[in-house]
Amino acid sequence: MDQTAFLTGFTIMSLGSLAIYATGRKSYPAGHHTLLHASVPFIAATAYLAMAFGIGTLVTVDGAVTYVARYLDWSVTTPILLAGLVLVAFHDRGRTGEVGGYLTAIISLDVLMIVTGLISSLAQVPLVKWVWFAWSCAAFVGVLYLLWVPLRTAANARGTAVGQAYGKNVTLLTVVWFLYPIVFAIGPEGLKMISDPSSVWAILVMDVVAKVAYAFYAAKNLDAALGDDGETRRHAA
Ligand code: RET
Repeated sequence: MDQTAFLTGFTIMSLGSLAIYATGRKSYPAGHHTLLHASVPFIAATAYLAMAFGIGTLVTVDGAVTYVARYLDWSVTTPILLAGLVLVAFHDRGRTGEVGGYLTAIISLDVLMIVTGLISSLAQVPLVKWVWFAWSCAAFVGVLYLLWVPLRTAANARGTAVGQAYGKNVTLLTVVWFLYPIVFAIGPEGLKMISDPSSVWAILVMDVVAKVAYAFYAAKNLDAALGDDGETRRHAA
């Protein structure tokens, strides 16, 4: 199969995603729709990149071709498009629509980050490995952007106490999550600068901090921000 079609699809989808984001409304009541609609071509670009490399392309003995990447793309993007419609339908019932939009966008980017990281890990050819690593990092940047810009603004708008709790939690999360691509890059899946056991131990420690320590820290910060009755305190304790 000629690569031109796949690379054209990749280029149009990537630029389309950026253009939808750049020209779309950024704040309530339409900001979450912009994110949903920008995430759809980002996911499609990922599928085209996979098809260009032949990743997930199955050819049977009789010559029939199945592009598995296309089905993975559709299985994620069609629910997002439908979620957009559902959110429009419930538009006037409070700000829950916004939450749904942000949740869908951040989860889509996060799933892309992990799936493309897996492809990078499995890739044998160095160029292919690092292209997928870079694409996974692009999704990671998207997750960090949502956490640090629109969601932080939303948390601050809920008052100083909630804003402070959010700020502390997102700082720890960002510091720990940043270590994962670094360990991947220098470990056995990447540059092989550290041994397999060292990387397993490093990830074990990071997982404990990211999952267990983070849970306690986040609960403490939320407790400080909320009164005994669950009402937001005016100022953090
Ligand atoms: C990969 C490799 C490619 C580039 C990037 C990565 C990021 C992984 C992250 C994982 C976080 C995992 C957590 C698990 C436990 O709770 C896939 C390593 C950007 C950020 C927090």
